[in-house]
Amino acid sequence: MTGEREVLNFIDGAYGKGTGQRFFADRNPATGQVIARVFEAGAGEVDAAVAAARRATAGAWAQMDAARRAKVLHGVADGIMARLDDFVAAEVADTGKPFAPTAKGEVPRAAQQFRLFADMVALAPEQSLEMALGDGGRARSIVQRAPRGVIAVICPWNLPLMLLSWKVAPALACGNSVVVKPSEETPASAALLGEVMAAAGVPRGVYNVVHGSGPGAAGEFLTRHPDVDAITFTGETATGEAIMQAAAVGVRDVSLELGGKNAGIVFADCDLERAIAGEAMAVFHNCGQICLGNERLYVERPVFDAFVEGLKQRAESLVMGDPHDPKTRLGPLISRAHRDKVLSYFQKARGEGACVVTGGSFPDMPAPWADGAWIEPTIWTGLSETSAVVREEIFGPCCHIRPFDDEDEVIGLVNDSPYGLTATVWTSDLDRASRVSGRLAVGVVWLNSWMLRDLRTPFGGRGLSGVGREGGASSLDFYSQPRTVCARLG
Ligand code: NAD
Ligand code: 6OD
Repeated sequence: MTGEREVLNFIDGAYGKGTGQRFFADRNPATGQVIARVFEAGAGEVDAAVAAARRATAGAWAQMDAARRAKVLHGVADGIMARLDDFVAAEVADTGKPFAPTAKGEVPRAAQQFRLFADMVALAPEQSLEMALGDGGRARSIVQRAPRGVIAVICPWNLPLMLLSWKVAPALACGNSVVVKPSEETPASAALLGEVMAAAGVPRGVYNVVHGSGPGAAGEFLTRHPDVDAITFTGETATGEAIMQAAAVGVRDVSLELGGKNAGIVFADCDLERAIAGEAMAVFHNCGQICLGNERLYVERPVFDAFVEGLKQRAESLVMGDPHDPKTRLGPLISRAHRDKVLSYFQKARGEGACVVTGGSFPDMPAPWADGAWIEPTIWTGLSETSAVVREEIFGPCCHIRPFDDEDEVIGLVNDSPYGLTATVWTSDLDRASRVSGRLAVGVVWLNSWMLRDLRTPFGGRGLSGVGREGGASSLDFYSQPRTVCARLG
């Protein structure tokens, strides 16, 4: 492993390899090639990062008035856009995902988060309430928002910069300092953001990055660190449970955005072509590695066959390969290990007697993609609702489709899940849309659409999909704590 890029920890405003100089390999999942050596943070580096963040909470950033902080954060957004090519290159190399959605969607959306939360905090009116007292006097209460302090930010690999910015932007806008632990699969963009933060004038210690994996490593060192005030996590439900347990020590607050087993409901009265196109995105976008993707589809019987055929055609038309080719629509999975997990569900589906409508294996790819983590987009029908494939999150480009006959039946099927993140409903009947969405046990419902999320709205799930909401005002609630100051007016 010589000659490749180095990805360093960013602690107290400086990049470093750490005292042990231990590193691990970062691979491009499209080729399987090692593209970088990532220097791992041990307990000592995590201590140093938390200490730097703690010092910063007593410094200029936390004291700065929100309008000045907002200006700096707009500078961060400008910096991300000025280095769009670098961020896109980092994300595409770490994930193998197609270039166009990264350059047009995810990275600009990350910049937009910094603008939005900067403005939301700067423009937020202070709450001031007056009350009459029994003795004829009056009292005024002012509710101030104070930063929480040091926030541990634990990120997944599927939309690395976007999901990081969703947490870091409001945390910083509220005056906190952060220690970010990006996924070990996708460390590059978090590290690069350190350069942008410094150039924009974010004081040292406010934004720190430590690399490594979770259990017994940087992730656990950080979430168990006693000087962390709150933890925000996006990732698997099992990891969320471990983090919640770590947070219990010292009674730290947590925000958990976890897994999902989201459903799409297609009524016969919908615009079928639109529903097929929308569900093709919901199932296959980002190679199915998106928490709000759909892996269970329920289609009203009269249009079942036409829907299955339409989605099959869409799946079979997805071009895989070079992320930089504008025709490419489907990247690889994040790793060969994740592909093994997804393939194990493909096997289970076959074992349980599924009808494989399309896919079901991995493709033979030509060089230089031959060693990548490629997988076929896959559709099944014919499984029971108790099948592991229908109940468990797979996080791949696959779905099971089942027919249904009436509204109550389909609502029962969709809600019979331990998860409750999102759902999509396709219908041209507005009464039905409102009736059905009001009965779905999820955090977000999309009507005749998928993944249209205004960054100001709350996002999060029920049950195994998480605790709390982030996005818009919900983020400000998590990343600040109210302080009520009450004065007698005479
Ligand atoms: P993961 O839970 O394996 O890892 C996420 C992060 O947690 C990584 O940085 C990892 O190193 C760290 N980690 C792992 N174990 C840890 C521990 N014990 N202590 C501290 N940190 C630990 O998740 P992933 O595989 O990176 O991401 C895919 C999962 O994320 C899917 O389940 C998906 O549904 C979920 N996800 C949810 C949302 C949402 O908003 N609800 C968004 C994106 C992804
Ligand atoms: O971009 C968004 O609004 C959003 N909620 C993305 C979530 C992705 C989860 O993997």
